[in-house]
Amino acid sequence: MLIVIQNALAGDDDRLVIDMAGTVPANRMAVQFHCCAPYPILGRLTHSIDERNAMPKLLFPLILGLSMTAQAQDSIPIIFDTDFVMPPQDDSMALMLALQSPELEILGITTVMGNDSVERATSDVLRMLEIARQPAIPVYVGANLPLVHEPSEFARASYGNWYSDEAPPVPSGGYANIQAEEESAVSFLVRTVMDNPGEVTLVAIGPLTNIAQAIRAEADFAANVKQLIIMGGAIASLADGAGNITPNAEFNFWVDPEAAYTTLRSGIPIELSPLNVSRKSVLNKAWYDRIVAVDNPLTALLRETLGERFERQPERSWFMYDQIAVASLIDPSLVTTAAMYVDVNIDHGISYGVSVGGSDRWPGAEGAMQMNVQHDLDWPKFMALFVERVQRPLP
Ligand SMILES: [Ca+2]
Repeated sequence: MLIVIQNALAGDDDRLVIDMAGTVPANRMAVQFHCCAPYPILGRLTHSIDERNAMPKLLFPLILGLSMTAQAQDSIPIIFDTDFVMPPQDDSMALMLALQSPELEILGITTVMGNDSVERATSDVLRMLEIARQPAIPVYVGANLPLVHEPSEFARASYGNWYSDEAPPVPSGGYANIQAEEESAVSFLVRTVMDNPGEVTLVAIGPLTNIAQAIRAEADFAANVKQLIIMGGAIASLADGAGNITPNAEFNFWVDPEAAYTTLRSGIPIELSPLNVSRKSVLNKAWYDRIVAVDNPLTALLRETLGERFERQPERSWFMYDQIAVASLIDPSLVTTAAMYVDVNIDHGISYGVSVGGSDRWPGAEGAMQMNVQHDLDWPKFMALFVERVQRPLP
């Protein structure tokens, strides 16, 4: 059985055809994407339809959903892969920016260990979605450990609680009432990309374990991803290219070097947002004061978590990492990039997890791929965007 919706929503002659399983026939995919890109709605319908007589009551939420998504006609469908922790961690502010930006449509959030455990990432991001009043965005639990990297004495003494098996702390306002999906992060990544070939952009702002596992799980996954934005790495051949966890390694790549190696060599079109560009940012108290000058639940959360730190240390400043990766997808003119071949060291020696970039391939990096490497930032323009989006009224 087919439902045919004569398109009263977009106001032209397009029609969207959906079968009883909630999937769009292949020959109608172009119409689907042109019309409204209703992926989350379709995902929900697939799980909701269990008998044909349920159809009338499904039509209203479907039409409502289509009319909502039609507003974001030209939005970029993304999967948001994150080692999320509540503010002051950068993932939280990156998600605020994405949630408040109509240029992006978040199909789902996949969690991974990194800043803390995957349990903490999942618990905190679910609560964040409630605070941001977008609890319908599905969350999928990802990797709880890197592919190979074992936590060492150094890891336990350094920043990052990625190996932790402690229960997540209570986030602001209490644990979320909403829950993560049963489907795994890797299954969701593979299913969504393969169902929408060439359409889905991945935003990866934690260790790349989930992405590497998806690449390994489905041979055609990499070829069907539209683009991958990565916060990770540090390029020593460009300015500001030192590491931040070891002398030359950046944290996300160092937590799972094998995953970074696999991902960077996969052939997915990559935009890399390494420490070189992060170090062009400076979130200080003056900028913080401007962000929280407008009151909404997001700025209230920043006041609660960042405000007290600035009170104690008014001279303190923070780099913005993941926020820049997300912003560069919204407005590519914010960053300056260079085309470089980038590879990752997976020898378990002094350079484990170090990223190396050059204008050409070099011996040992014959399999390295060329990507866009961000190395400079229009900081005032970036902050103008960030402040304006975080201050917008919530849905
Ligand atoms: Ca992150």
